[in-house]
Amino acid sequence: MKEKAVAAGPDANKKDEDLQKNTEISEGQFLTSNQGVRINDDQNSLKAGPRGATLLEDFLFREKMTHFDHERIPERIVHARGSAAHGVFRVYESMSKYTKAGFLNDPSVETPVFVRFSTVAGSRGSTDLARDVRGFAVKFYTEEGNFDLVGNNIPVFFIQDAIKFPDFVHAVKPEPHNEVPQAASAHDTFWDFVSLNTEATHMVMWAMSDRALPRSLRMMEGFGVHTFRFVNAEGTASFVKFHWKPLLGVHAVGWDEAQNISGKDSDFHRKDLYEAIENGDYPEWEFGVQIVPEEDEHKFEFDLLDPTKIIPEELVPVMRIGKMTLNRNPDNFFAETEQVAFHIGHVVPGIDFTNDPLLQGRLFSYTDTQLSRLGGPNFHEIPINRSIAPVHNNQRDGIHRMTINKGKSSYHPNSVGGGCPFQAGKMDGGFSSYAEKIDSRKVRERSASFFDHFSQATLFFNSQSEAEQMHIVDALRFELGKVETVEIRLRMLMVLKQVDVGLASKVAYGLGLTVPETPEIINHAIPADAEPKAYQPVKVESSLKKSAALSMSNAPKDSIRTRKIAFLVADGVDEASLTTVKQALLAEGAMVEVIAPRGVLVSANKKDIKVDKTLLTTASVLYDAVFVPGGATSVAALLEEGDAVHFLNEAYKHCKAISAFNDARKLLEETYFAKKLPEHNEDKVAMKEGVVIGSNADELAKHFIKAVAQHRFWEREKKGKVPA
Ligand code: HDE
Repeated sequence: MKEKAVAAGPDANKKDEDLQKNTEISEGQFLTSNQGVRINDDQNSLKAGPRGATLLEDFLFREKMTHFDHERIPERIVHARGSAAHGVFRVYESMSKYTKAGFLNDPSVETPVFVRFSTVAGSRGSTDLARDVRGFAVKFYTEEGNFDLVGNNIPVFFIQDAIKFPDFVHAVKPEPHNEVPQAASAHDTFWDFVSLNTEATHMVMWAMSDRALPRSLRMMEGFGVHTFRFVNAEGTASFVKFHWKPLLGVHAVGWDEAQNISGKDSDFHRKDLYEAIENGDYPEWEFGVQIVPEEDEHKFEFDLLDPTKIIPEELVPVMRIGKMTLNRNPDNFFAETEQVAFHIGHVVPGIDFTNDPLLQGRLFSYTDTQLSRLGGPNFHEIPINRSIAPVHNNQRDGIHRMTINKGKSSYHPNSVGGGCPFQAGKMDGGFSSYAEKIDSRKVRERSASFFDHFSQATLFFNSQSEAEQMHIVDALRFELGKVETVEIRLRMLMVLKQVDVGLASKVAYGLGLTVPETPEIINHAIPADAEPKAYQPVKVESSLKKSAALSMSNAPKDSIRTRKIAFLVADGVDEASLTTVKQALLAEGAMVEVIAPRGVLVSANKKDIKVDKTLLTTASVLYDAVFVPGGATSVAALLEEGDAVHFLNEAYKHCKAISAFNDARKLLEETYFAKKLPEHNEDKVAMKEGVVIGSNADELAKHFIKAVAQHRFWEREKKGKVPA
């Protein structure tokens, strides 16, 4: 029977049901071998006597050990370290005007999704808080097949042509002679490459900004990067850029904080995502599109096909067209997060490609890489990768084939199989590529419209707040400071000069260098025998001087949902202030952890209070803010704890909200920021640069909540770097 495209209907559970079929639950079951034989002793191998040699005959031992020996698969060449979650997506209103993609046409359809976030450069076991781009890959299990949106949290890329990808990745990965440094771009080869390959400059600015240090995977934006195509039922196409906008806002940590988190808890982001979902705090993103009609292709100062360029939101606003909610953690990391295989070429009717040369090259790489990573061509049969739309074709056999194809025919056209499976006509939802007109010479060339390497780097830098700009300067000083070859540092200063002279000289000052006078920016994206002048990178004067959407300082700061607040306490704590402030924070959706010197705690009124962490097992860098409740004995005890004072000093250094109730002010007076405390007036709440002190717990809580919502008080940094 000829199958029609399945009618769309709410079916978010379909993928879960599919996964359930492959779920194994051992509860109440006997231990068995892989052949189903029950095992009665899994503690001892079979031996020639209790003290004798192990016998080769022990098939149970051999099966177990052989399986174990092969438990690892090659990690991803890039994006090896990842964390993932299941969820759902729903469009707000039909987008049929622009695309015929079924899941974007019907607001009643809930599409299951699986999302994997990742860092790019580090290995599987590397830290979450590396300065790096974050992968943001979404697999939509639509009724018309899988659509993978394999994006990043930065909207542009380092290179314009896929042929440079192996070079770029070799340069950023640990250096080949000693495999150092892990998960870091702060080394010679990365800066050598990007200083010679100036098309990277825009992306370098993003990577050196706080965008590369997200506070949480739940608080970062996502971008499809390339310009894609939407095609509607009439065959009319428009260009489209994809965005994810987090409903928790866009927030980052600072570099010193990031480095400390890496030491204290290198799984910080992974745990944060997992715990939020376990707590029912489901992360949400709105799906955004920037749509450009075909006829407007050439109306911009940059080329829409150039993946090192954004379309500023001032020029084409982002339309928020739907929402994604992540609501279930994977059951098994390997089976799901590790084995999921994304591919930019997984599209559904209504979504199509453009000639962006980076996109085109990616179309090859993603299937190819799975062949060695997942061992063969049948990785689409692994449960996490399987489409919920039925799969019928004449592809057969290969390693680890799961499907048992019945019948005699495995070719098309056939008559012995009744002609099945049929090709789907247009009315049946068959995919047909957008018939773009192509009439050109076959060349190895880059379009001259790709040679503006600097204008959007400048736009990005100019759009940052003062604090954000300073962080970029610091990041560049740090990274180039780790570069051993002086010529590379100097070359990079020449590149930075193209972005902003002030930026270049500030970085140079930190490095103890002077920005070289004559910029010799050589573009290497040219054939060896070409006339170099024609290919010099240029800076097109951008008519847009600033774009508000590029600065995280403009992101809404009106919520403290899921922020983690530390309560520093010791025996004798004033239970009333602890409870009042805690309740107020919880009511706003924040998370509170009680941190004490030891694992037990008794309040002044002799109540047992649950301790979540001790000063030994946690650190200030793992929280967004600190509160110290009152209680003379508690405060006196904390004053004796160097770790408690350090906790506060570090929180201050990292520009976080800090609050003390009543007599807890004494503890703040022991810190290095004692001189910067707000004046405490008995009945009022005093607040200064995110430090809130007061003796009315309700009032204090209100002010503290506002301070936590501000995320960070970067103005503290202006007064110089502080010890902690
Ligand atoms: Fe990827 N990329 N990439 N990439 N990429 C991979 O595929 C590649 C690029 C991105 O969580 C690999 O399955 C080439 C841009 C993400 O599993 C590999 C080029 C963007 C992930 C590959 C790029 C991305 C990958 C490695 C230049 C943002 C992780 C393992 C032409 C739009 C997906 C794998 C996951 C993974 C190739 C550039 C995003 C080797 C050749 C631009 C989020 O196939």
